[in-house]
Amino acid sequence: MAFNLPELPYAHDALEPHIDTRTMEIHHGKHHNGYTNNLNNAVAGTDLEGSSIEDILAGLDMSNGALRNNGGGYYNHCLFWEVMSPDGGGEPSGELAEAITAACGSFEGFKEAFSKAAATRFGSGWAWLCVHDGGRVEVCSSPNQDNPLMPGVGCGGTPILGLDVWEHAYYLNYQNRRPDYISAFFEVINWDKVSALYAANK
Ligand code: MN3
Repeated sequence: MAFNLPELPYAHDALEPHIDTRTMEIHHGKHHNGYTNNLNNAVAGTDLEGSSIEDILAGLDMSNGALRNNGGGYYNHCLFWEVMSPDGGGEPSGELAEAITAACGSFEGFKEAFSKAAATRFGSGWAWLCVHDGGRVEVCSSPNQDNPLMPGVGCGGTPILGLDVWEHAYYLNYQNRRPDYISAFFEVINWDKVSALYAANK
C-alpha cells in the first residue's frame, strides 16, 4: 500500500474539552482511514504509484474526482492532526509571527480573518493559512477536500495550518455551533509545528 494512515501524535482524548474523544476516534479511525484506503485504490495500477501526495496534488487533474477527494482528504487530515496539540494555543513567535503581522496587521487580525474564512465556508471544507515562496503568508478557504496545493484552489502556496469545518469534525460536541468549534481550535493550535512548517516551506 502506497499511503498509510498516520498515528495520531497524541491520545484520542488529549484535546478534550476542545475536541472530544469520540469525534477524534471516528474522524481519524473512520474518515481519515477511508480517505487513505480510497486514495490507495485510486492510484493503484496508475503511473502515480510511488509519487508523493504533494506531487500528486500539485499535478492533479481536477476532473479526477476519486483522486481529488481522497488525495485531498488524505493530505488535509495528515496536516490537521499535526497542527494540533494538547500543549497548543497561545500565539506564534519569531519569523512566523512577523509574517502573520505583515499579512493581517496583528495576531488578532489573523485570528479574525482565519475564523471568518472558516465560518463563512458554506457547507463542507477547510480554512487555511498558507505560505508563498519568499515567506508571505495568506488566509483562504476551500470546498470539500480541495486544498491550495491543487491547481487553482484557494490562495495557492503551501498549507501550514488547516482547519476542517466539515460537520463530521465538530457535530457530536458542537452540533450547529461552528463558531464555537473554531474558537476552541485556537486553544489547541500547535504553533511550534506551524512555525516549523513555515520555515521549511517559505
Ligand atoms: Mn475531516
